[in-house]
This record gives sequence, structure tokens and C-alpha cells, in this order.
Amino acid sequence: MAELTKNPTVLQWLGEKLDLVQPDRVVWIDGSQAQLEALRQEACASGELHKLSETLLPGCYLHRTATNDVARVEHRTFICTPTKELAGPTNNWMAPEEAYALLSGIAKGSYKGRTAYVIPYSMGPVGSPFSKAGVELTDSIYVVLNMAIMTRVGKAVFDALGDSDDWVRGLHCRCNIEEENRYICQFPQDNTIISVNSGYGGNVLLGKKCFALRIASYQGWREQWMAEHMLILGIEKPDGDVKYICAAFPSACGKTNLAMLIPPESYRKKGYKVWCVGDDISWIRKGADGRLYAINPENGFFGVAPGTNAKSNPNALESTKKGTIFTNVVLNNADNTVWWEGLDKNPPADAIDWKGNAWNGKTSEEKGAQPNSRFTAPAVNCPCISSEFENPQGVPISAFVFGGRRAKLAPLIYQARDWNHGVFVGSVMASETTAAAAGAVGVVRRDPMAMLPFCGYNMAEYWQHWIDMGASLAPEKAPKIFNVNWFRKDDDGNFLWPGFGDNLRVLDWILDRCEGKADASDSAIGYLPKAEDINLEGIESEVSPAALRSMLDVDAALWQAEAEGIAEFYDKFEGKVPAEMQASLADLKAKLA
Ligand code: GTP
Ligand code: SPV
Ligand code: MN
Repeated sequence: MAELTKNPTVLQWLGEKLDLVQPDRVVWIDGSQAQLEALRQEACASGELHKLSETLLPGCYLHRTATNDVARVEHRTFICTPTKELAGPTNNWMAPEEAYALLSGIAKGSYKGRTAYVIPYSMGPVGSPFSKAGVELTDSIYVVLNMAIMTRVGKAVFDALGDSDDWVRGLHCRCNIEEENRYICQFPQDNTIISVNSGYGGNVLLGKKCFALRIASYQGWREQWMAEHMLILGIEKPDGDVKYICAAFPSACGKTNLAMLIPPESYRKKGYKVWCVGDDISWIRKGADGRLYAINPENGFFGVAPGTNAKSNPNALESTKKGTIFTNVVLNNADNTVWWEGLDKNPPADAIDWKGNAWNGKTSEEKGAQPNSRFTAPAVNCPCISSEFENPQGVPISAFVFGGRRAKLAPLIYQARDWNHGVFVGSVMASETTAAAAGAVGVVRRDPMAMLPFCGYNMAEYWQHWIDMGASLAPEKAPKIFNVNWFRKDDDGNFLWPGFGDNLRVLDWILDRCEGKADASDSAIGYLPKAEDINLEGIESEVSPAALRSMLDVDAALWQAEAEGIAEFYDKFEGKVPAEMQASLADLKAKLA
């Protein structure tokens, strides 16, 4: 098949990798619908995909991964920099030569009897000054079809790249999906990613976490921009003015939900609207006017299925009604559609669970959908997709919001005193682990800026880069920085805050703060809202004034213990934590004492 580019660096790299993996055939992905449709049919014939009801879910498919391959594998993810210090204490590290030798051994001959697919893709709109190109070589049609939803693929990417060497090399080999030989390796100095022995989303859709966060965070450090695990949303006020917010929450902690929220009725009546620009990743640059601008480098949503329903996130649900690939959810035999826990209270009785076994949702004790089951849906399907989604210049950011799952401690909302204090607030994020990564669920761990699994270099250098980016902004142009916690619980384990659409009430206070319209009270950890400034119109019966007060409470004893934990965490960086952040920690301790 004809090559789609003459770029010498692409052809040389591909030549080397094809010699290594030894496919029977090579197919270049040109991005045409005809080619993608042929691949869908081939995947259905082989059983890799199952076609769902064309009337109820047009253009939708179901895929089941191996049962040992259902989430990202952080313990098998490596940053392969020349020195261990460059990867830092929060990353697994392997020396590049060692990693290349190990991975070449695993990849060698692994495409025998298989087809190699060459996917040219762009992170960001093709031709945007923010965008970057990648090439993924894979032996999985599932990967091709997911990449075609999640990124911009095809010949136009090569045309825009020309003969440039600025593209990210990605080699994915399914091999035999062996857990003990699974490796997800990033080589930031070489713009290279190698992923072997997995077929699961975040491990194999190399444009996503591997490139758009791990490699891109390193590129951003070198090139004065930022790659963040952040959603982007626009809030339109009744007068038509739209303000944009970027928010970083750890995996499965509410980015997709916040990015497409439906305003509470009282807000809708006033004319508030929310527009989704992105639900997972932001690339951020300083614009000509001195403000920070963000794009969403992705073209689709790889969203958590369980818990998504017509009440919690109708826009996400609507996004999955056509052209979507579902992974590891329940197949409803009755009408050839899909189901997952939390979709509705009517699980199908005649069904197939995520493992491929017969399953009766009315009687089974076992979950039908894998807790990290996902949908891959085109962004254009989203009813509230922003008119600025394709804007090559991005959108101007008014506020950054950090947040995590904390049953205790972190209040519903607080504001950092200034940029540097905001970097501190982001760096001390901690959250209960979720099913998005293999391992224990519900354990509180530090997850600075929601980037713990995604920062492609030393986290202390990354914090310094945040400080430096702030220093390059005029204070009045710098986004204000906040921290939220939708997950605070009462002593009986119930969520104190209704969450979801009602989170707009908190974003509303954030915008008021950005516009200098709301007051705040100073506390040891930062600025807290006055309880009366959080608009509870319509939820007075759900959230009593006492409950709101307890959500805004700062418990000095708990925070003192937290400060000790932060100091211990900072100690891991052996003196590299920026002085500005150490000063914030000292200040916190002094204010608590
Ligand atoms: P990744 O795609 O893994 O990066 O995750 P994400 O941050 O986009 O998470 P998502 O929005 O998919 O939310 C995951 C889980 O959090 C789902 O089970 C949601 O139901 C739950 N969730 C989201 N928002 C809220 C909220 O405001 N309150 C509560 N209690 N749960 C929420
Ligand atoms: C996450 O885990 O943060 C995700 C899903 O967004 S994955 O693409 O698997 O990383
Ligand atoms: Mn994510």
C-alpha cells in the first residue's frame, strides 16, 4: 500500500520498527470513512468488535478486553530519561538503553501473522499553533478505530507535518497481553513511546496519556507551555458573556461530569449555559494579550461508563448514542444495546457481562460492567460542545480549579491567595484512588495537580515550571486558582454535597471572585466563601445551612496532621521543591499553630 508521506524521519523510523515487529501486511490509515468502515467490518468478523443495534445505537460497537487488562498500569509505566533524577521520585524509571533492549526483545516478531497499521494523528486541530503530530504503529484495529475518534487521523496530518522531525513516535504491540511483560514506556528525550502487552485504552491509545500528558508535559517544560490533566468548560452568563475554567481532578473524579454539566433549574431560568471544550486534557500557552489560552488536544471522550445516566450526565449519555465504541460494558441481548451499573434501575435479565459470560442483572450478585468500563464518543456528538472546540487559538482561562475525592478535610471550595500559593494548593492535592488504574481503590494518596501518573519528568521541576509560568504573567492576567471537593462525607458516609449540575453553584462563586464581585473570609488554608454567597436556591431542603457550614469547615487538628504529611511528601524531592512552595507550607503551619 502506498506510503502517505515522504517525511524521511517518519519513513526511517517506520522502516526500523517494521523490520523489528515483522508484520504480514502494512496498512496506512488515511482517515477516510471507507477505510474505517472496512476495518469495522473486519473487526466484527473476527469478533474483536460486536455491532450494536443500528436503529437504537447507530454506528456503535462493543469491545471486551482481556480480563487481566482493564485499566492503566501505573506500576508498569516508566519514564526512560538518561538519569533517574530527571524522572524524579514519583515516577518509575528505567535507563533508556535498558528499556529499548528489553522492549525490542518483547516486540521482535510480535506482528507475525498480523497487520501493521500506521496511524498519523494530530493532537489539537490540524494546523493550530498548539498542535503536535504523532504516528502510532499498532497491530490492533480497536486502537485504530479508537484513535480515529479520540484524535484527528489521516493524510492531512502528514501534509501539515511536511518534512519536520517534530512528531511523536509510538509503537504499540499487543503481543499476548501478558501482565508480567506489560510495559508502558515514555522516552521524553526521543519523543518516543513504546507500549507492549496491553489492549486497554490509556495504555494503548498513545495520543492520550502517553503523548498528550507524559511526553507533552516534558515538551511544555522545554518550550514554555503546559500540558495538564484538566477539563475545559465555558460558562455563559445571561448577558452572553462566556468565561472559561480549567479543572484538574484525578482519574474518575468528575472531569467529564463537570465539563458537560447541566445548570440547576434556577440557573437555567436565568439564562446560564455551560459549554464543553474538553473533558480530560488541556494544552495551555500564553497568548499575545498576556493571558493563558487552552486547547483540548483530543477529538473525543474516553469516558467512565458506570454512573453515567440521564440525570447525572445527560450530555455524556447523549454523546454515546451514535458512532461510539463501548469497552467492557454489559450487552443487553433483548435489544442489542448496552448497559452499565448506574445507567438505570432496570438491569437486563438476558445479558452478557463484560467478561463475555451470560449474566442476569435481576439476580446476579456480580457487577455486569467493569468498574472502569468506558465509552469512546466523538466530541461533536456532545449537545453542549463549545463553538470554540476547534478554535486553533484556544480559549482564555479565567480560573484553574484543583480537586479530589476526600471524605474529610478538604472543604467544598477555597481560593488560593495568589498564583504561587495556588501552585502549593495544587501540589498538595490528595485523593482516594479509583478503578481507573489497576490496584487498590479508595486509598488516599498524594496526586499533585492530578498529574501523579502523567508527569513525564521530575515533579519538582514541573512545580518550578508552574511557578515560572506564573512569574511570566502580569498578576491581573493570571488565572485565579481554587480547590474544590465534591466528595466530602458526613459521619454516616453520605456525600454532603449533591454534586453534578449543582457544582455550578460553586463555579458561580469562582467567577464572582474572578470578577471581584464576591467577598471571602481568610483562613489558614486560603480564602473561604461566606456561607451566604453559595447560592442554594432550589436545594435548600437538601443542603441545610449547618451542612454547608460543615462543608466549609477547616479543622485545624486535621490540617496540622495534613501539613506533616505534606512535609514528608516534599522531603522525597531532596531539596528540589521550589522555595515558594516551602514558604507556603511554613505559612500554613504558622497559621494553624
Ligand atoms: P478520567 O476519565 O478517568 O480522567 O475521569 P473523570 O475525572 O472524567 O471522571 P468522571 O467525570 O467520569 O467521574 C467519575 C465518577 O465520579 C463517576 O462515578 C461519577 O458518577 C462520579 N462523580 C462525578 N461528579 C461527581 C459529583 O459531583 N459528585 C459525586 N458524588 N460524584 C461525582
Ligand atoms: C484516566 O485514567 O485518567 C483516563 C482514562 O482518562 S485512561 O485513558 O485510561 O488513562
Ligand atoms: Mn483522565
